[in-house]
Amino acid sequence: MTAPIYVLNGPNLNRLGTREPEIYGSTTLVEVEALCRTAAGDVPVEFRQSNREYEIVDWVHEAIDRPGAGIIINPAAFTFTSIAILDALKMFPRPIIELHISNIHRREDIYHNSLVSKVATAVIAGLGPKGYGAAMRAMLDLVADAKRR
Ligand code: CA2
Repeated sequence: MTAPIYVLNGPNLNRLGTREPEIYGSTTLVEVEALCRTAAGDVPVEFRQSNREYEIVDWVHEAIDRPGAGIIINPAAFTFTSIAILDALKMFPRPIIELHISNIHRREDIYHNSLVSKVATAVIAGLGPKGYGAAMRAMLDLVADAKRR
């Protein structure tokens, strides 16, 4: 059975598409999920969102226990605050893509210091909701490369 790609989304992203379209676009999270599934083709996708830090930590643990799985994570505000998520991701032995819809580096200083970047294999930021499709395609490559090794 093919291992899934986990797409984990942090706080407030359940409300995507409802405000600040100039920064985040008007695509909803339900539409983002569909975009991820299309980009993944036959590869299963575990698409999740939570406003609770511990739940995201638990999902990273779940992914650790699925050999061959990859993680795409938009930790939202937890990007800059969560040592718990950082510690969980440190235990993940396969590719991690950190994703942001907006280009966090063009924004206010509070959005500049990502803890998650310290353990991410790659970072995608600023492509809008389409970044999820780009992240999924890149993840399929990374996971295939990791399998060959
Ligand atoms: O650009 C991103 O994807 C972010 O991870 C989004 C986070 C922000 O804290 C990060 O710095 C960058 C904020 C998510 C806010 O959720 C929204 C809810 C409704 C409409 C738009 C955004």
